[in-house]
Amino acid sequence: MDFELSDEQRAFVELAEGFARHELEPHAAAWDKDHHFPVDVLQHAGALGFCALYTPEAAGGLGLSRLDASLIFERLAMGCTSTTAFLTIHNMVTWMVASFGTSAVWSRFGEGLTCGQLLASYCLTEANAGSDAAALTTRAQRVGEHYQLTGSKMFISGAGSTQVLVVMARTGGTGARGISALVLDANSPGIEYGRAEHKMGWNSQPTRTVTFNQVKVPADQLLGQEGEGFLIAMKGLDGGRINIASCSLGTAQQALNKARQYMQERSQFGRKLAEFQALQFTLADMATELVAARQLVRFAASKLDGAHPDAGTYCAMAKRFATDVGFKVCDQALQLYGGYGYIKEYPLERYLRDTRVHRILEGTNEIMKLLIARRILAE
Ligand code: FAD
Ligand code: 2MC
Repeated sequence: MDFELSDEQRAFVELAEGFARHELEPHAAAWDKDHHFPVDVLQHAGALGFCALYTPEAAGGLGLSRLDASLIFERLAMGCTSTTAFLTIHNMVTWMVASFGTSAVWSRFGEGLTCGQLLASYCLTEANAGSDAAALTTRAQRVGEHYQLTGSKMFISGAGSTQVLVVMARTGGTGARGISALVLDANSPGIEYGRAEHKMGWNSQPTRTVTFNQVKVPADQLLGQEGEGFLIAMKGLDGGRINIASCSLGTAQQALNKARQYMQERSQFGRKLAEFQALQFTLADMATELVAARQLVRFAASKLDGAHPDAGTYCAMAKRFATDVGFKVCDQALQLYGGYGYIKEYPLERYLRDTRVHRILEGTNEIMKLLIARRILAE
């Protein structure tokens, strides 16, 4: 497939590159060190349209394709993996609310979400329902014109610093069909946030538990119909998996760029590292695998854009492959830097820490294999 960029795509890719170079990259190390969530920068990203990239234009988003969004996330991740990853989650939630919320709900939250004045979290995982998400036990009980939400969510990105939550909760019986999705004000009475988790990476965004104690949610803040919440959650994640894969691509490309430059500067045994054929071959493998991963991500994004019946399987393939390759390329780049790669003065160790979690979240890579295998065996 030919993914030569159009003039329009080139224009917004350049905008994203500029944003990454000037607003993200210079601060990424400090945000990582200080565990700083850069709300002002995210709001600036929102002013440029980056908070609602694939939300329909009619709802106030940019209405871009998933492929276009992937190009942008890849470039932004070159500046800061962790901040861009949060932005992808925000985009996923914004798209879910625009696509499945009523017009009354959108008029409550839409403008804030699209411009980034309201930041959003996606709440699916629970302590005892991670990969087996359909086993979740948080309950939303209908009481008159409200739902009463009770339960606890684990590992929620942005939690405690976001203003909007989309929560998957049980309104019916066991299994996926008993689950509904609700959007709510993150500061509603009865919500408690846990301490920020101490993590290996993704330090420019907090990760917390969220506990709901009889939280009142207006009934019209249901997304779709009762029982459709799991389907909505999974539809959100199809795009989310492309987006996270794109963050891995951008970070790995940046690692490759740095390693290439370093090999041309650093000498040992009286020769530049770039003159050792073993290291040239490493660089060649890194570039080749990265191109293959990028092609697969763009292929999956185009399947999602075309509403292909197997789009979800392609998204799973792209997420599995690109996040594994992305991490491996970051590791190889770190190795090419030798000891300097391991110290925090250089960004390689941060790239490695930040991309590691991409193989775990938005569905572990084992779950991606489960999805792919199920589809193959169903043929
Ligand atoms: P488990 O499901 O307990 O899995 C443990 C291991 O067993 C894994 O290796 C897994 O692949 C494997 N495994 C499980 N089942 C199978 C199987 N059937 N076949 C083969 N292998 C299997 N969740 C949200 O809802 N919102 C968020 O914003 C969010 N942000 C996150 C941010 C961070 C930093 C982290 C670490 C997690 C985040 N998560 C979020 C949760 C994330 O999606 C889960 O951690 C992930 O889905 C895995 O669930 P688990 O941790 O419970 O692992
Ligand atoms: N698109 C549309 N429908 C889907 C779908 C998709 N991508 N995936 C599943 N469904 C439907 C499916 O067709 C079925 O519908 P029906 O009942 O009509 O047959 C229903 O949803 C239940 O699906 P399964 O029967 O496949 O359910 P099962 O429990 O066997 O497996 C699994 C579900 C493992 C695929 C799901 O639980 C999963 O994706 N787990 C990983 C969890 C995850 O990704 N968590 C990410 C949290 S967010 C995060 O980490 C962030 C950083 C934001």
